Amino acid sequence: MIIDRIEAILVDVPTKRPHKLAFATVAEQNYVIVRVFADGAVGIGEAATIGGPRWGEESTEGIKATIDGYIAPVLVGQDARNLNAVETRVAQAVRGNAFARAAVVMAVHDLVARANGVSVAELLGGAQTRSLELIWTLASGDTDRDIAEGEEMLESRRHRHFKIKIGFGDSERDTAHVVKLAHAFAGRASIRVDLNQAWDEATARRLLPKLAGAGVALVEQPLPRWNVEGMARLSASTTGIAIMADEGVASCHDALAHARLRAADAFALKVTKSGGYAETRRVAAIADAAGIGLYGGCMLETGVGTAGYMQLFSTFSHLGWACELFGPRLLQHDIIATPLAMHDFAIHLPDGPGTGVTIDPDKLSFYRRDGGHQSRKAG
Ligand code: MUC
Ligand code: MG
Repeated sequence: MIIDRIEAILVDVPTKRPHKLAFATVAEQNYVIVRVFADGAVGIGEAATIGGPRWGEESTEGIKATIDGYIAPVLVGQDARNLNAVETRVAQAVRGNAFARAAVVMAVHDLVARANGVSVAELLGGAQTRSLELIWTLASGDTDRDIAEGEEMLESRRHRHFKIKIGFGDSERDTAHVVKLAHAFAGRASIRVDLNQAWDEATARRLLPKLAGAGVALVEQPLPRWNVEGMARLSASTTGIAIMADEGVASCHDALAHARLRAADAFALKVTKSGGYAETRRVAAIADAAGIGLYGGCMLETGVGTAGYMQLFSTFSHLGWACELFGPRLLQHDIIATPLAMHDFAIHLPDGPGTGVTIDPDKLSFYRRDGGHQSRKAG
């Protein structure tokens, strides 16, 4: 299966409501959809960014430029079936740029799996579960609206775990917002909070006990990603609330640094931030070795990336903190032909070869940046 062409397409899809995070309010999600062609077959992959290069360093424009200019040239002419060699070759050609590397790696796995009539999960050793408990993020920025949205999610049996995004405002006001939500859903849904690196250590030390007291189960990346020692001090001194690393844990080296210092109780796994399936599995293995819990993270992917992530997550024997592969549900439309099954508080692994999903060509033409619709930038 000799790779003959790699295509990277910029895609923008509006969200159903503004999604307010510590660093940006997102009204439109930006993607790079990757297609890898070999022997007349095609594999698909995706990199999603949130708020341009604000969650991490990469923007969709940069990801496309890296794929077109530096990754495609080293893979064209290579045998797609040598998956380990593909990941190594890409990592040797391009430092960092994890999202660009991951989107291509995802597409090559999809290509090879489809050619063999197996799923990506089977290519990775086999799924151990076909459904994963699915979290929803309450991030409208408005307490009453978040409560109404959470009620609707519980009522419709879509979600019973809520992640609340804070860090954009005054820390006391943010904490009061979370406490109100935690009380509103007490005993009916688990509550987690994602700071996206917004607090300093003193603020976290002061406010985490309040969140714990309100019944919040977990706090995600309260401190800047470089402050691993601070995360360790918080983990050691805080009781009643688990601390999770997200932005701070991308590579296996980050994972080892966190594990050595016991800087987190859980790691958020993301195929894109880790640069592909192999590195994400190494991060998970280090978590396992250190007794650190696993969480299936996301970057608000379309069905393409969601299915890619889900294929890997299904291979783990445990994902104790569940997963947040809800991206397609936040978008006005998905770009895949058959929507992923999300019901009864879970997302369900699609049947079929590869990632189990295919792109709807009409939706792709509509949402591609160089196609028909007028793009709006994330705010
Ligand atoms: C993050 O930091 O976890 C995932 C869900 C969401 O709402 O934002 C993201 C990114
Ligand atoms: Mg996060």
